[in-house]
Amino acid sequence: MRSSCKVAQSGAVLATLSLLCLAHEASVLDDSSGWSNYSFPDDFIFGVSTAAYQIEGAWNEDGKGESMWDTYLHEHPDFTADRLNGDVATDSYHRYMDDIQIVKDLGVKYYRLSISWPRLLPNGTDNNVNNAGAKYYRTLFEELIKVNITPVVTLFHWDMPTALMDLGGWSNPLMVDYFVDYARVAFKLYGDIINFWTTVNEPHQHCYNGYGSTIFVPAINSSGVAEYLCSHYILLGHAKAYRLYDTEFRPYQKGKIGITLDAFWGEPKDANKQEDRDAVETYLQMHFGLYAHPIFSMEGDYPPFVRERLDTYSEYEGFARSRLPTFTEEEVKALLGSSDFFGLNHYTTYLMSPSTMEPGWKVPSLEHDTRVKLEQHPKWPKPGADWLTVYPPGFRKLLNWVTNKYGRNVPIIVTENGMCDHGQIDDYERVSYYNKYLYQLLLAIHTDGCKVEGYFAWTLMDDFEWTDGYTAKFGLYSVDFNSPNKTRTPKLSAKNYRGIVKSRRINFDSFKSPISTYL
Ligand code: GBH
Repeated sequence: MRSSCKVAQSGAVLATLSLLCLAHEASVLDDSSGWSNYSFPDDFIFGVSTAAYQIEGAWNEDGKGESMWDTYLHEHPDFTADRLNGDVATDSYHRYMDDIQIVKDLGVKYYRLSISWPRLLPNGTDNNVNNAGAKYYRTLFEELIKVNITPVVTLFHWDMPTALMDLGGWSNPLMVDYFVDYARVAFKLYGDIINFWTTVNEPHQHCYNGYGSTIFVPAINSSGVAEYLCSHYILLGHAKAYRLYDTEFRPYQKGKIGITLDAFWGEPKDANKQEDRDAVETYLQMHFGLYAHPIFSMEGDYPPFVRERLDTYSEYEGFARSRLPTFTEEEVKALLGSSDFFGLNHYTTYLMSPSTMEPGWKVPSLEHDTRVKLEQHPKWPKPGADWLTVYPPGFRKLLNWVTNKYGRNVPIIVTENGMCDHGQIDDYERVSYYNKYLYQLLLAIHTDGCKVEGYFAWTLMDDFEWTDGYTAKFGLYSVDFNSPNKTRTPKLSAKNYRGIVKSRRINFDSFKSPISTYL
């Protein structure tokens, strides 16, 4: 199709014919060659994301307190795949100017990063502010702003101060107030120059992996109980921090603030089976609606389906109360509408079907409560991590699901998306992943009418990837962890992303692999 149009154009026989060809070309262009037929709006937010514990290092410098990741990984070195931790990481505490330089080189105008709670408040509580930590973030934010990059600041990206984890972390209702105290300190210190905040990153991953199992620190492993306590109090902490900002700081600081939620997409294992299609819906409600419904729905509170299910199961299991705590009317109201945008992290898609029990499921547990079996499509590429297969259309479907469920009241901002491989500089698979996922985002905007206003790539540079240590490489930039300077080197995907940000379009041919890849 394309080549025949080119022939006609070069023949320059008829202007109309060539116009027709252009129009035709635009309509047939798929997501694998040439320029994308759609472009990103001029005011579309392009950014890149990181998180404190994954990059800062300097775990015990200048008065910083320990986070639960520091403490736990020092005591349990076997917890991570390579027995390494975030003590040094990419050394961004000292090399933040290098980070700013590469963010700038990408051409993005937004940089999403997080504050380490214990770097600012060593004991977690606001009676003791660490001046050196406070100054570090102030300098970092100011330097970013100097070069026209807007910092997008996350308050909690999983590094709970150890002193507060010792009190039970998010399973303790008092954590809500401690978090609000911390938020107040941050708004006071930085609100004059920061106008884009997120409260909590991926409460689902944090609570499920950290409280309901042993996948993440704090590895409490109180499945089916602590994960819902964590969900409950983290949601309340978010809502209270939002209300604090809204009433006391927004009137003169004029910023926006929201939450970041994460979701896998689900495809029915057998698209012809209604029960498999239902399983997808059940999964999304239990793992994602649990957090989204209280904030973004019209009526608020937990999804009725989830409420009923947890109450019923808990009673059947002999619990005196539902394992899912209950919000008061006031709390329902505080949560409702407590986010100026829908921060969404998305990486991958699973095949789903119903199941009452699978090996490895505990009773009770979120998996057993959900009763949906997750499998991976054998044909979808798996470039690096076990959990991450590539299925770009899942992204568009998720954006539509969010839009249909929660309306168009608030814009969606994709706060993370990306993939991991083994760290090669010529990362053709990552180029292809970003091109294809971003193309799905364009389709969601232009053909489906989803209100997606921003996109942040995960992540700026190879970093400490939690349980995977340094074995999983998600960066647009490679980091030489053996070099004293932790040298950052752009991968092809960085150059490709820079091209997209600059042109506001995707050129699928820019960095095509010379050998055909499976992606
Ligand atoms: C995000 O989590 C995080 O926000 C970010 O900090 C992280 O580095 C990034 O994505 C990449 O993982 O099921 O046992 O294989 C995404 C959620 C959490 C999904 C860890 C995969 C692996 C645990 N990820 N999970 S396992």
